[in-house]
Amino acid sequence: MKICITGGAGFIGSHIAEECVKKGYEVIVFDNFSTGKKENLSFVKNFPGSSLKIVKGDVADYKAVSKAVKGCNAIFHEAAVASVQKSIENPPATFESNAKGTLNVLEASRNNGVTKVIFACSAAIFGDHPEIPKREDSPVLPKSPYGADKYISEVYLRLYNELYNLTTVSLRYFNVFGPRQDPSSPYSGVISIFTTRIAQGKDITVFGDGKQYRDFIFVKDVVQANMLALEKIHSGFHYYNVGYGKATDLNMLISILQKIYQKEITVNYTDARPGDIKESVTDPSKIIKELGFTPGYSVEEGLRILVESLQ
Ligand code: UD2
Repeated sequence: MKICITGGAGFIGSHIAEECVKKGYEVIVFDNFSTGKKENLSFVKNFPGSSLKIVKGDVADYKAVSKAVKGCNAIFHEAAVASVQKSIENPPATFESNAKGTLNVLEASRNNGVTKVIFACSAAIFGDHPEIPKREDSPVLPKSPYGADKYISEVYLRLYNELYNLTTVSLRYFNVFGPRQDPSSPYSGVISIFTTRIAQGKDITVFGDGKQYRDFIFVKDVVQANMLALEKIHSGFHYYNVGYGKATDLNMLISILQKIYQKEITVNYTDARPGDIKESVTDPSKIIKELGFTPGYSVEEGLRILVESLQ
């Protein structure tokens, strides 16, 4: 099987690439290396004889995508400007990558005989609509250009199935965490920021009272969801919420980190971020029931693996 992974040198994409290499697939990593890193692909040395080709290119460039996906059976489309904040600062720029990029991937698939596209969608499509927990049919109400781009991408996935019979799967990721997540921006994932700062002996900042909660899902479970979509879905358009299904608030998160690091962590509480969502958790029954998804890492187990990888 020949697989293309857009954003394959990034956080989630590189973990998907690793699993595909492990399974003996022929892998093409397509990445513009704006945030992706070659070292995220260093796992390949553990798999002698494996086939992993790196193609530098941008999903906003149709010709480049089209050339890269020729001969592939399926695409994991992970490439995006994964920043809500950047999308608010410059909607047209992020639209190029996050919406047009998806359309390019779909169109390149249609024109090059690719039969399946599995897309990294986001819980951001739900915005702050109060319904909790989020189910697949919960109201969609994006609050950022990022959420809007992810949602329009999902609409195109449905259309490309209905109009051109491409098999498409949209996986709406909740708060993914794990090794290789970049902590460098103030808007990076909270777990990547906290673990990096604590490891450096620094204090951490909680925006608000710490009672806001999220559905944190370990990256290996997200990989599992992607592999199930690849192996079990052979026709149609499907969409799933991908979370662990448990709410963890920031204060709980900090006490788990305290237990793992076995040291006092200095926590500063400051004003909540404007526009911050208070509650986000999914009920993952649909993907469990239909694809046999079995998330294997509690937040604590995932955190222990992450902390170990940082040492
Ligand atoms: C997540 C996604 C985002 C989008 C959004 C949709 C990540 C990294 N971001 O944003 O891409 O899908 O969901 O709703 O997965 N916080 C602190 N201290 C810090 C950093 C963050 O208190 O140093 C707080 C932050 O204000 C928020 C919570 O931690 O209340 C989680 O923040 P986040 O940026 O990790 O994730 P989220 O859910 O806002």
